[in-house]
Amino acid sequence: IANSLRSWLQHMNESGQLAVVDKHVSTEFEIAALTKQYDGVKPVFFPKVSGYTTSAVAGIASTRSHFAQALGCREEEMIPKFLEAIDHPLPTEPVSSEEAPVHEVVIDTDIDLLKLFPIPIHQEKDSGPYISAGLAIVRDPETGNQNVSIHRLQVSGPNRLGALILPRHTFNFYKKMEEKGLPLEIAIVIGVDPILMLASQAIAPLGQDELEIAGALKNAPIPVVRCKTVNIDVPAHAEIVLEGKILPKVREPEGPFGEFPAYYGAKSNKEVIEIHCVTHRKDPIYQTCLAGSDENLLLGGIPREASLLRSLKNTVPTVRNVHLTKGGKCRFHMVVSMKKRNEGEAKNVILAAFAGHYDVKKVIVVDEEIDIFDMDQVDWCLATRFQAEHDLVVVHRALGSKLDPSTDNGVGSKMGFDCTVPLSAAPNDYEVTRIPNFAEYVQNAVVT
Ligand code: FMN
Repeated sequence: IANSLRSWLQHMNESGQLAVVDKHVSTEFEIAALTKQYDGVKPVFFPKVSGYTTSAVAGIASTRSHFAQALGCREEEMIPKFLEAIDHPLPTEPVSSEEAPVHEVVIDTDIDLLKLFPIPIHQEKDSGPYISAGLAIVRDPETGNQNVSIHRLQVSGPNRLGALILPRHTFNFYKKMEEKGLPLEIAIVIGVDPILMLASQAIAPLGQDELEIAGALKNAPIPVVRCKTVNIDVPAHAEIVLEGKILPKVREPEGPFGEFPAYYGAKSNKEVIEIHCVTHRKDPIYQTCLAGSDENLLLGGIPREASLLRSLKNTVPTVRNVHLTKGGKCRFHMVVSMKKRNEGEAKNVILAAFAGHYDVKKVIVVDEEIDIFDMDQVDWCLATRFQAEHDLVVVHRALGSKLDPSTDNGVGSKMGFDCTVPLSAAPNDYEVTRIPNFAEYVQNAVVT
């Protein structure tokens, strides 16, 4: 199903899960508006974009069910599958340029990205058009290993991009080169399936190539082709690849940009990428992702849930499951279910969650029988199984997300709620009401 963007869209179309917009749309806000309208429901395909011959698509997977379909598993199997893929990555499979659809068209002179592709302006105060669903692939100058991540990319000039590269793996490689006064080669891959998008968000150790994680998730190696002008291997079935370099010692204004928490990321001087070659399939489909959409949130949320579940289980093996809530932007608010064996253990889980990822701001721990994806049940636990006097954990002035505007440049408070039933409670203190033979009565009822 998810071997390429095209095969994925075909599956979505054939199963009645694709919205096709049958009118000319503008890249200025209209694509974003329709993407938002169908967010959490279905991908939106724009065959006609005013001023372009290229079509566009957005929100290719914006529900847990979409990602589970792409992975070929049930929703509750996604997290174990993701962890398994991180543990057992599958090497990529090189193919020749002739075999690679993404090399069907090569442009290496007079590149003007805005003339070539329908790159949208998404939110009111955005500084301009942004590439928002490009997989940035770079190679570690020391080990030669590749890394994949997504970065917001402002189109600053015909072949110039401004990038937000937070201090993680890509930044690490770039710094190694910049210290020597050298650029870092980069390929930006646009138009891929949901598995490649999801794998790019893996919280994997430095040096692990996310294309290999994607291969393991698909149970088939990702066919890759060497770029035309940079020493980087890219998915051969991608729609578009931009080949370029991150310039050393150059910083230029970038932003503002409407970010995932639904606030604007500020304008400041950031790294600059120069594009010197573009390759694409015939009739390429340009892919975009609306920041703050369910697609954006789940792309970050599902791999984080996998990593956090693993680290919490290392602390308390009886942790059952984790849920990064959509309201908490799939980053900040987390619900954990566990079987408590010793009093106080839920608080250890809360502390481990704060340590597991700096973004985690609020943690609610409940007993194992609670459905942590049903927020009414979670709220019920908070209402009836929690007393602030002894069940609240607060840590002040720890590092959180710089994109949370209520923090002091990322420094803020963290809160944990132990909503597990005390082990010393009498059996009928927390006895949950039930109607005997409920299912049987409902099944046998004759209701007109
Ligand atoms: N990370 C950034 O540093 N800057 C960004 O502008 C950025 N934009 C993103 C947009 C989307 C749609 C998504 C899903 C993620 C974005 N991220 C951004 C998060 C990174 O891609 C993600 O943390 C990735 O795992 C980092 O990879 P690395 O640790 O291998 O470098």
